[in-house]
Amino acid sequence: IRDFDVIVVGVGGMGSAATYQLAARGLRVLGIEQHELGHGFGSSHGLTRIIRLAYFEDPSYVPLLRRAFTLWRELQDGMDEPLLHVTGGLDVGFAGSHVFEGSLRSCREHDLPHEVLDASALASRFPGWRPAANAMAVYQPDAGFLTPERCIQSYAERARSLGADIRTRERVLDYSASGGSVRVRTDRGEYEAAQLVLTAGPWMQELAPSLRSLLTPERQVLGWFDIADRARFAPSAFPVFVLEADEGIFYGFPEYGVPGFKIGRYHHLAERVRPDTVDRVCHPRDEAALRDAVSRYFPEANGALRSSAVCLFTNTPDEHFIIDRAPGSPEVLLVSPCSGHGFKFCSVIGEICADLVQHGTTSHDIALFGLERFRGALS
Ligand code: PYC
Repeated sequence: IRDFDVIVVGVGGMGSAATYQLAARGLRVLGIEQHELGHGFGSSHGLTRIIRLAYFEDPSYVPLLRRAFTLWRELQDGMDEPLLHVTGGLDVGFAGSHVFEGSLRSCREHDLPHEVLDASALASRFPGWRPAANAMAVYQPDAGFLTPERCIQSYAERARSLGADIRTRERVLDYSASGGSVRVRTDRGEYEAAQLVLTAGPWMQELAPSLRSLLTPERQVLGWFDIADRARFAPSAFPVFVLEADEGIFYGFPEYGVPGFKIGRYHHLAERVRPDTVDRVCHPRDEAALRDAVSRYFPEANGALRSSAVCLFTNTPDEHFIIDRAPGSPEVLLVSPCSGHGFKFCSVIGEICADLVQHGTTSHDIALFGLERFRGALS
């Protein structure tokens, strides 16, 4: 049995950042990942992930986002490739819509630079768009995208250089926690530590039985569509966006990394799945769910489906994150169910994990993420 201060299970977005932050504080860290680093089976792949400050979900995320931006920039410092690409961001809806009004509220409460655009201003400034006549948009210039696979690999490289032991292709079978220590059994060995951090995304249901009834892993499909006029969808001309429309809520990116305009639909076809058995093929019904928005709002990008990816959301009942100790097991920190909108926060959540492991508390405001809010619903 090998002995560590802390074991991190799941070295994806959150786990790689946590492993790095813990190692940077001089702790003896073991990270266990069942696949390769930056793999495509969980919730942290797909070449691009949105990062935005004007958080329509709740203004209380904004201070965390400010810190997340700083930490992402620190990570990319000295690298010869950017991890964070600033394109500006559009939150598009209509007067009274959740996305437009929520984004505006975050901008106003946190004094974020922003502009409000109506449909004609949106279309003339960003000609890849053909918005609905009643569309209203918040443009926030600091938003952009992260390259998730490279973010994970970069955090893991940094963590290893600080002494962290990161093991890939090793699967956790079970663990026990009591009396200030945890024991983790994998398909390759057994390890002991004072604390355990679970950052296992859609595998949290298996690893954290107390969360089982709370979490809904959900299938998401991302599509890249051929573009007729690529200049309109270049990162310099086309901000990342969230669009609340008659057809649903969509999110999208400028062309980057592979050919095509990338778009996804929140909750896609609302399919509850398991990570090891989910259908990873993009079917005509998946393509149709995305083309609904492409054909109407982005007609210049309504070409053939060039590529696709399936990824997973792990939804909580209110779609806010969970960051808390496991009920009855203070040695175990539950971190990663984040309802599909967590990747941008990985850098700051890594710091929060390290605070909680090291000091039992953090100066970041994580009041929204406590398990107490689900009292009565825990298994
Ligand atoms: O936070 O922008 C976002 C996002 C896109 C897809 C899921 N969340």
